[in-house]
Amino acid sequence: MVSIIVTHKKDVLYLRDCVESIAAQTFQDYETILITDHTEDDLSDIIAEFRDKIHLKVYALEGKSGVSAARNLGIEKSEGEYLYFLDNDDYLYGESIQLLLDVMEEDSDMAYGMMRHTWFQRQAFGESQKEEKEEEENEFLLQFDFADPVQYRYERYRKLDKITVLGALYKKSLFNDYNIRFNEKQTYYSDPLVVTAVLKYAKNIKSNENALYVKRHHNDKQNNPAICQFPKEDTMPDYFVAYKNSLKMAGDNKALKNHLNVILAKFIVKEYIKKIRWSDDARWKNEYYKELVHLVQDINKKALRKNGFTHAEKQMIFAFLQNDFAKMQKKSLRVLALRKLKKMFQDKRVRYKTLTLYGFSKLKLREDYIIFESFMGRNCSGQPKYIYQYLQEHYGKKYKYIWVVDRKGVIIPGKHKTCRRFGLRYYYYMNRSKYWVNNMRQPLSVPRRKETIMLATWHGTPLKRLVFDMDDVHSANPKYKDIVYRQTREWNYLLSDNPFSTEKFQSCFLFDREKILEYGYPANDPLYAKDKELRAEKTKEKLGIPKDKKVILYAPTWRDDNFYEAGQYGFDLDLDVDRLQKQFGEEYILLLRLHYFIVDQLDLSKYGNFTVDGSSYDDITDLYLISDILITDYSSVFFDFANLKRPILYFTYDLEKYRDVLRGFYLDMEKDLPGPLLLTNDEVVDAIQNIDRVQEQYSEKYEQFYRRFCCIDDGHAAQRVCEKVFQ
Ligand code: C2G
Repeated sequence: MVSIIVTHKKDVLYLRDCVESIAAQTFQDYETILITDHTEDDLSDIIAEFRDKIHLKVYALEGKSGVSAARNLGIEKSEGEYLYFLDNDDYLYGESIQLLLDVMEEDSDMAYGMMRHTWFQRQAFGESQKEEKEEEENEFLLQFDFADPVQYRYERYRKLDKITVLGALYKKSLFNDYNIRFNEKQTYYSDPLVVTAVLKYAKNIKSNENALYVKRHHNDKQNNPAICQFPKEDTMPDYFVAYKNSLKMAGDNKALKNHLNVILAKFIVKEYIKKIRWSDDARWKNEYYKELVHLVQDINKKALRKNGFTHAEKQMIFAFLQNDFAKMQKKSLRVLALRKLKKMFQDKRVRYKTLTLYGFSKLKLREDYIIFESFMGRNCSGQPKYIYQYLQEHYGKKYKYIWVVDRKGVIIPGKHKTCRRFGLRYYYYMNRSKYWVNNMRQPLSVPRRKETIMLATWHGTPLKRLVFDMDDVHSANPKYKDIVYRQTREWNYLLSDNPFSTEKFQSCFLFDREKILEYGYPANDPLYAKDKELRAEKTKEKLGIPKDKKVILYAPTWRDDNFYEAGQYGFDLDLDVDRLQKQFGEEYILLLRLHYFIVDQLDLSKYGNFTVDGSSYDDITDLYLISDILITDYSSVFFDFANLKRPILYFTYDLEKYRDVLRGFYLDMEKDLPGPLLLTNDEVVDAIQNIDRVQEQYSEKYEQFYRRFCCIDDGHAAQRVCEKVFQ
């Protein structure tokens, strides 16, 4: 009944998700037509595995190439009554196809569902994201009428490149009766013409918002750019052809014509405007300008009036109508200036950034200013804290010390100044300070001078794969790889705690060996200090932990797929605290320490004195010193804690998902760790009960681990770093 047309050029890893999502449909009356477009991938395994499961027929595109030709061949080979296009890097969610069939009536030519955008693979597209996206989508639907096919399929993004045939079921006879096909001369933008034709000719169009098509973004621009990441300059000829053909196809259909007009006008005032201001490519001012002048002549001015264009924007378009380049350019500058002013008015950061560019950057760079930031200003800890302390003790007044803070109550010893992250003083000090010391990635939005020296200290030996060592990114920011690439280009030095980190940092950050200082971690200096017992006593006192109680520190990491927004993560406590209290309440205290990304608050009130919430305690190094046992999961805390040679347990209840879907590891968790992997609470209880036995069992592995990862730390890392970086 349905022909699902999948075209494949590359990305075999993505294809597996795609075909699995087809196989997951309980509806069986379909065929899958896979068109291979001169692929270099070996698909034989997938084809053998899925041939029967998804009623697969495979055809190779010959004599031509491109997605248009591939889809046309798919249409030609299809035997179904309906067509459904699916890109090889996307997938279906749930029973999408059945849901679309359900709403189709006798005379319907099309039924469309929702598009979801994700950077998650199928396994990780869990319920939490589903809900999150649902809200976004609902909000969106308030603005655009889902039930109006023209509005929904056209106006969603108001961009020609976003108009898509995907996510909808089409009656094949419609394609045949009106000879609707993809334009094979086009590499980009081949969908608008087909969508326009369908919307023009389809008699009865239905929709079902529960039918989900999941569009997956690529997030490695350096190694695997998506088509939409190609330079706009090169795709413009196709853009014009697509626009003209679609307009011609719309004919006297007013609604379609108006939408296309608005799309063109939006292109001019949103995208073209930036090109003539910033691009060096002369085509924007010559042939592309002429082409736009020509196209603008057909614009329906009423459509502009209704679609929220500002007065200045309309004037820019009218200058096009008059074919007056100088005037158009003047008007466009006005639009940009007004936009900037509005942004400055609305957004403090834009205001400060502008002030920095035109004001602070003109002031002399201060060679003696050092600005410190630890965990995005959330506390004073990690390498920056101990570098700072060393400088305070040994260089004293030679420098002026500035700390970036992002919340109240951060305790910073010694004489220093503070500035609030992204406040006016922050921009001022960031701009004037010669040295930046930061244990995370610095914001790209803060203007940086050429002479600034950034010491990136980082915050742990990597267990979890990072950035360019990750196949796919599942965190909240899809541009992660691209952003990290740009940030790391600005690091003058990067600290490393051991040879293992040095090796991994080179691959995960695409970073030069020469800039890596393999000096050990300053934050681990106190673990070797003579006064460490005294310091531990004081910390216990501060936290209200009786001296005679032993401490179990539970310090798990965050999960990429459990988030509210970038940098704001949730956490589900799987550790059975009730049981631990019953079993070990007499002897131990449980100190819970959530990762700084976690915004969920733990309610520990019912456990009385058994638990202590150490999540907002500034410095985790202090917590290591008072802990007799560490329970963690995939957090790098155990590399640091191992300096104390105390027992470590791993509560890895979601090991498979974390390893196979979310991140992957640099180490073999089963072989290389200095403690046992515990998958259940039973195992945790048993390990604590028999902690001496566990220690004995792991003593040899612990020794090996210590030699491999704790080989440099000796209490003097801060000194080595300071002597190298601050002469
Ligand atoms: N941390 C903490 N409390 C936790 C977990 C982590 O204070 N419950 C701090 C520790 O200083 C730790 C650092 O955050 O060393 C990094 O924590 P990870 O859990 O390893 O997570 P992440 O921030 O993703 O860094 O190379 C290391 C990786 O980048 C991991």
